[in-house]
Amino acid sequence: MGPTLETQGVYLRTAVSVGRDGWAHFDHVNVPDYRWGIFLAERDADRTIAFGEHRGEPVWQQVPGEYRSELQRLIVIQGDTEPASVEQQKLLGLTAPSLYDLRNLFQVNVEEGRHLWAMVYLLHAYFGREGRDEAEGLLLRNSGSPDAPRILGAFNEETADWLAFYMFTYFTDRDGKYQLGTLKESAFDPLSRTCEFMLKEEAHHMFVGTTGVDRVVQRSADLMREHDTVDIAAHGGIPLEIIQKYINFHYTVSLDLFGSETSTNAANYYTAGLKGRWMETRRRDDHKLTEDAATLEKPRPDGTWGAEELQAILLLNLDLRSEYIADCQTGVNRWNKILSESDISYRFALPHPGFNREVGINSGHHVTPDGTIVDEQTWQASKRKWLPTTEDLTFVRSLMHPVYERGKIASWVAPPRQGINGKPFDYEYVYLT
Ligand code: BYC
Repeated sequence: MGPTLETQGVYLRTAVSVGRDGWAHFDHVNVPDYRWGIFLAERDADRTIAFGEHRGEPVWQQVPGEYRSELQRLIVIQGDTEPASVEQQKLLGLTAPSLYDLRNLFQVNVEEGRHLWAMVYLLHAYFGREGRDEAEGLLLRNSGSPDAPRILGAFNEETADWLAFYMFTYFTDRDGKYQLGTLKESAFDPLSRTCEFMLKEEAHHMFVGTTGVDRVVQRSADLMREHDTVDIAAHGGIPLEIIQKYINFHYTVSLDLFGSETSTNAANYYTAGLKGRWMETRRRDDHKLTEDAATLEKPRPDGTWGAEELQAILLLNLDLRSEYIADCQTGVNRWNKILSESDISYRFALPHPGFNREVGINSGHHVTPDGTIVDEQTWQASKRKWLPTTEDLTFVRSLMHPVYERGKIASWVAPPRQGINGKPFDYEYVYLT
């Protein structure tokens, strides 16, 4: 299911151990021979449940019968996203901007494959026949399939060009970081230990996204200065407005992955000890949340914003989403720094969390990037200013030509500051046939 491109070997990182001193090995690997190991972070024999009604009890090594279906559901949803992203990225191997980027695509893909394998292992080892059937189902669904699509919306979108790939690995993989972070807190110890290890690999995926967007912004800024124009399309660069539209799209479909702001599912998972909060053990409260309140900002039918006070336990998806948004902002700050260092006054921004939403309280409302609630007509008339249009997507795609010569790079992106594992940019990261 990996990239559509034949290779003789890719310089890959393979996970070999969970220990502190060195868990990965780098070498050229023939991709079909890449080994998917099962890795669980080391077991802490004294670990107790950190939250919910079982707080303080020892964590579980087996699945309690009463929580079987909920746990299985969480594992299936997590597992379903992993092959989905590989399916979405399948064609990118044909247009990589450099051998370095091509190698990163393979790296991300083999690790997503390993993460699927990690979830399948849990289903097979702990959930009996039903778990094995669900594992089989993971192979039957396919990203974007009309009959058997992937479960969550963002994983049925196309990743049709490399700017979309960088945005996906920045915004959507970052949802993975936060969801895995909450499953790492789980009372079901094998799930917790598996997710803890997956998070190590995940960091590189987000690095690919962060530095990928850095490099596009850098190149656009360089072209703007060189040609003294914002209209850099004619010079083979991606205009800043198009980059902003990609941010708007990928950020908002990723916000949908957090589910509804108010969720009894999330409250039940929390009370049962199945899924915690981000950094659960560092939170200073009773870790049960039966008494706490939190505020939800919601659109009113008259087009103004209102606030409602609700039990905090009902707003756990919102709590996690807020952590995620703060983290996303750090990328935007970095990209703006690149612009300011080039004396360019344009600034990127994250749109309002109500913008372009299909899930939760804002779905069914039209909210502009600055947070104004507008009517259908205004939305239809203006959305091409905010979201990538067919012309924008066609233009970006027109720039996507493969560059597979060592040390060379496409016109629309700057080279990375560093190579992989201390190797230079012009290293032969991929042996092509
Ligand atoms: N699309 O109470 P609600 C990653 C469903 S990414 C379609 O609002 P809940 C990765 C929901 O299932 C991380 N359906 O939400 C990244 C429910 O259906 P049921 C993946 C949606 O349950 C890049 C109903 O709506 N991991 O690892 O509190 C590359 C009402 O749900 C969506 C996880 O997500 C949607 N966007 O929260 C590779 C962790 N949102 O049950 C990998 C596991 C909601 O009524 N999953 N629905 O039939 C979860 O924790 C939760 O299921 C969710 C939803 C956060 C996804």
